[in-house]
Amino acid sequence: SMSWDRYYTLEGINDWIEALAEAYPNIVTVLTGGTTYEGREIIGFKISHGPGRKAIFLEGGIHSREWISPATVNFIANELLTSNYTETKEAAHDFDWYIFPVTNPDGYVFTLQNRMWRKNRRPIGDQFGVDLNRNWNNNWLAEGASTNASTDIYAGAGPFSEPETRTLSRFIESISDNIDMYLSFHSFSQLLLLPFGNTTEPLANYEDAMKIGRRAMGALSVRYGTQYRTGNIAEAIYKATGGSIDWVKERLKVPLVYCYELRDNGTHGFLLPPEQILDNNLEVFDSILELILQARRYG
Ligand code: 0X9
Ligand code: ZN
Repeated sequence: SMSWDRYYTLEGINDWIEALAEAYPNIVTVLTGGTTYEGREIIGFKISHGPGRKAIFLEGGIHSREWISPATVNFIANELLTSNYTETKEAAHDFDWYIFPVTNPDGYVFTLQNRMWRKNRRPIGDQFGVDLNRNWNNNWLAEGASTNASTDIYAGAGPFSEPETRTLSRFIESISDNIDMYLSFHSFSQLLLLPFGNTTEPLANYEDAMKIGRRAMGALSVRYGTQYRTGNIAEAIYKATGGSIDWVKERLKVPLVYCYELRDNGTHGFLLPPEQILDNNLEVFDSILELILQARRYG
């Protein structure tokens, strides 16, 4: 089993996923969500207690240096499988969970030698990497994205030019009729973001999404007093397009779509100390239970 006092390598995470599938053969199925530029598989898994359920999708690690993201996603999955708490067991039983802790595996592996690496590892001339959260086919390159491969927000040669986003988006699309909620995990800044990234104009269900998000962040704050702000991407952080949640919301019409910017507020930034992993995970899980509660009422 996994411990929450250190960060895991890609191999460590994938071994753990394999072990889960062996430990829970009737509940956990290992999935391939797609393929990377360097030829790795985007490995994830499904937790399901039977057919006919609506789904929740967890996307982690699209930015490789944000190590707390896969750690959070793994913790959520682990709670769903091992908790004896009634509310958690019901959350696990009542939904199909699609869980992809590391959606940018090439980048994640590369952070072992270059800790601040964010993008994938495609070579472009003498530069490397496309920002996989600028490469989705919705308002591609419109705001907060670059055509310059030397930047951290290089959007790629075109929408879905990258194998990671092209293949993963196809996978998501293949199950999209069933998805009630899609959550993307990033760090840092302690925010809960709503689409869209190109405009402060509210999306169709803005009021509901804000209310539900605020309630969830209230639940998150109870345990340790950690404060998260809830808001539209463009107003809460900056304008940026080509991100996953905008595509999922606009193209797949998933009812509830959020992007977490996890701990902290900048003291350690992307280098969140391992001592904070467990507390981060526990408080985020509190907010996930609140989201589920609200999603049930909303769906
Ligand atoms: O810029 C980003 O991609 C995210 N911030 S980060 O510091 N983790 O890089 C914000 C993403 C929210 N925007 C969209 N999903 N469109
Ligand atoms: Zn990020």
